[in-house]
Amino acid sequence: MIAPQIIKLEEHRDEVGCIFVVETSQHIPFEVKRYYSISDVPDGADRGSHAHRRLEQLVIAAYGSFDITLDDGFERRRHRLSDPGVGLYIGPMIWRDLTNFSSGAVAVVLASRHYEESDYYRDYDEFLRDAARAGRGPLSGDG
Ligand code: T46
Repeated sequence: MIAPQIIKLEEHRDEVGCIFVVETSQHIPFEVKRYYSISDVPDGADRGSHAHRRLEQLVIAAYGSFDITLDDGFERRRHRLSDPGVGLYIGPMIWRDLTNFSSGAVAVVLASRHYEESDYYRDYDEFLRDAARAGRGPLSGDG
């Protein structure tokens, strides 16, 4: 299982602006099957509160900032995303909570699978049970 990690995007900056690039195999370890974005998050609202059985994702703060707290059932780690030039790779069996959205923040997400409700753990206790069965999680030992 690949540990969550911050991935630096390929940057092309010149006098007329900047392009950040993500390519399958080169920057992320999965084929992109789906793109979605999160925007218009009201002040103080939180998102997430679920984990995925198989899904891999790259989450980018395309504009503004927000926090993602990752929990593999054994450890918790918080990342603040505020740079459109980096993405947070999140693999399967990681509970995530998205909080502290700045005004106007936009999250862009690249996903390895089509939308499947059956891939979600939306019940934390069920997630914890399965994570405990699987043994130490991807957050363990990734430095
Ligand atoms: C994740 C975090 C970062 C769809 O129909 N298709 C989709 O591809 C997505 C992502 C959502 N939806 C529907 C399902 C719900 O009726 O949109 C509604 C809101 O989805 P959800 O409550 O899951 O949104 P978030 O922001 O809590 O979570 C999303 C992703 O679902 C999740 O995989 O990791 O963003």
